Amino acid sequence: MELVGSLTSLRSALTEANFPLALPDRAGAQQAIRQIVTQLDDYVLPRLVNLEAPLLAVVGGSTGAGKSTLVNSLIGRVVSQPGVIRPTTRSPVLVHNPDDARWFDSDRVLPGLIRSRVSSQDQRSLQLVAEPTLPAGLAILDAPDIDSVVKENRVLAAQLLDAADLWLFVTSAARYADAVPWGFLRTAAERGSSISVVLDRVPPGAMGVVPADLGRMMSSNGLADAPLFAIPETIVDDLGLLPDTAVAPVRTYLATLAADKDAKQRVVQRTLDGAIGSLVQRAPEVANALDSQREVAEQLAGDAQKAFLEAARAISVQSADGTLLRGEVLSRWHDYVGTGDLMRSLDRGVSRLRDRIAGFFTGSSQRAEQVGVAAGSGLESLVNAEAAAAAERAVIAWKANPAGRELLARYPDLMTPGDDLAASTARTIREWQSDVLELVSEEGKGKRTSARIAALSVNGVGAALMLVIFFNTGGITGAEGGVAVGTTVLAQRLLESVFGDEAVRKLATTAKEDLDARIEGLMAGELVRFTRVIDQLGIAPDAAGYVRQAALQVERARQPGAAQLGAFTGGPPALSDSGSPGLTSGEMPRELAGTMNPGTEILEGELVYDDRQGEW
Ligand SMILES: Nc1nc2c(ncn2[C@@H]2O[C@H](COP(=O)(O)OP(=O)(O)OP(=O)(O)O)[C@@H](O)[C@H]2O)c(=O)[nH]1
Ligand SMILES: [Mg+2]
Repeated sequence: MELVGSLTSLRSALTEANFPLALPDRAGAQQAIRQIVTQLDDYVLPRLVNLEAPLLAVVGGSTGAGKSTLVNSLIGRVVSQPGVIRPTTRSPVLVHNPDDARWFDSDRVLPGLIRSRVSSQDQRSLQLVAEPTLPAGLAILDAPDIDSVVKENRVLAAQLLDAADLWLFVTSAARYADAVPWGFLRTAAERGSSISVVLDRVPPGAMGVVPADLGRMMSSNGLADAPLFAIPETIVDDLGLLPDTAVAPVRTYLATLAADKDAKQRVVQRTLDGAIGSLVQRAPEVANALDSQREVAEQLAGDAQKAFLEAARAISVQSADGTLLRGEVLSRWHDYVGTGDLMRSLDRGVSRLRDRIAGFFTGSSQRAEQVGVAAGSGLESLVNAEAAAAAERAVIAWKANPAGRELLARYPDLMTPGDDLAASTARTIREWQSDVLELVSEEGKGKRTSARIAALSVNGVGAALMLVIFFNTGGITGAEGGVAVGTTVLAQRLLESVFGDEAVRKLATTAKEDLDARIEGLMAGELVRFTRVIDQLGIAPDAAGYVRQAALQVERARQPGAAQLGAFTGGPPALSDSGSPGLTSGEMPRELAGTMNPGTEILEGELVYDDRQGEW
């Protein structure tokens, strides 16, 4: 059946949903998944697969409302111990005809509960009672109270009601306006579940008033067409059973449903459709929470990426704006070029400088190398500082988000720069510098040029090139500004004297681009520490789409599915379409002869009810 297939797909989309990030909507979505999956397993799927299974009427309500007393009285013997201690019933009791045992012995419905044939107080057990007088095709379940002080009772009661084909709500004349039961009733009404309400312990004088009042409440809460039964206050017998006449209308109603295939199917279909509708309705909550997981994961990865991109950009700018032309670099440069004479030669033009280079620099390769060392270490500090600042920015961004905070607590290593950052930075810069020297040598392959390079030493030319790169954009201020400008101009002229100005520009551009690319690679390596954490979360990008798609398919299959059910029973799909089920709560007679059974009118003549207690 297409509906079963689509519900099964929805079930797997939900069970596969993964919520690794601690987001505010996670708990709600996980709860929704648990509830939907439980409802599918406990009721919807088994019911769809076995439409001919007996009708399960679950008796629910507040503690002390008289649920167990009602069930026992309907059966005519004590199958579920009533009591004065609240709450009394802890473990559900399911009464069925012996011929229907196979439907309940197996894990077909409520697979989470352990079947037992003896009474128990364990909320995980389901006591099965075979009762020959109960019509085949009908089972009655006595549930723990829905508003219990015992949490397990409440949870179990809600689960049992979700597994019901028909909710038989029991309330008393003293407590029919209590809030909690109405919460349940409203939910059931919104869903469209099949419900009947039993109002018991109605004082004789209040028969004309209280049921009518409850009927009005039901009407204004979407339960206008739910049958309402009023049971007058009577004295229970030695076994705690109510007089048979008091419960006869409820028994008649249930027995008729069991006997009338169409009526039973309408009750089942209505509840099924309501249950499927309600679980499909909750799917978007799950899909939205899955969207949040993906969005926040992307946001966290984006925050980290932004931080390290910014670092790469900052390093690119600062390795070109003169920032690095200070202290040690300038001192070593001055050691290398000396002062005075060279500057004066420079004033007289590049050709003059070229002629005199050999005289200035002979044997100064080692000093040139020191310039390179100083330049490299300045660059290294800059890179390490920017990488640390980037990691800090990424951490701050992650801390602003609860999920990010939780990840940082799980991966505290992220709070400090990577262990191998310093070594990687040093290696990267060393490699770049050696490539700069390589570049210079390559460029100086020509005979005349190589003679000039030899005069300056490759290290000297390389150092000059680095200095030119480091102060490419100008804009330096402060005391060192003048010195840095002078230094750069000198380095520029030296390089021009060797290669010519066009070639110098090209060399500088190539070397700078190479540096930027290497730094970007280094920062990408640091970024990976953060993105790996996100990747490891295993957030499937299409998880939300999968849930939405599956829910949509259920919606589509629902209509043809309903038609199939109709065809199966030969009746219309919904209870409300079946014409009047008799008196409804909204049109109750003023004259109440002790009991009221809206079902009696349509059931008239169809049911043979034996007056003897315990007989159906
Ligand atoms: N006189 C009278 N007593 C009733 C009636 N219904 C229930 N009682 C008594 O009320 C008490 C509670 O009834 P139970 O049937 O145990 O109530 P319950 O709804 O099953 O309660 P929990 O199992 O705790 O949820 C018992 O002492 C019953 O004998 C009634 O219609 N008339
Ligand atoms: Mg009970």
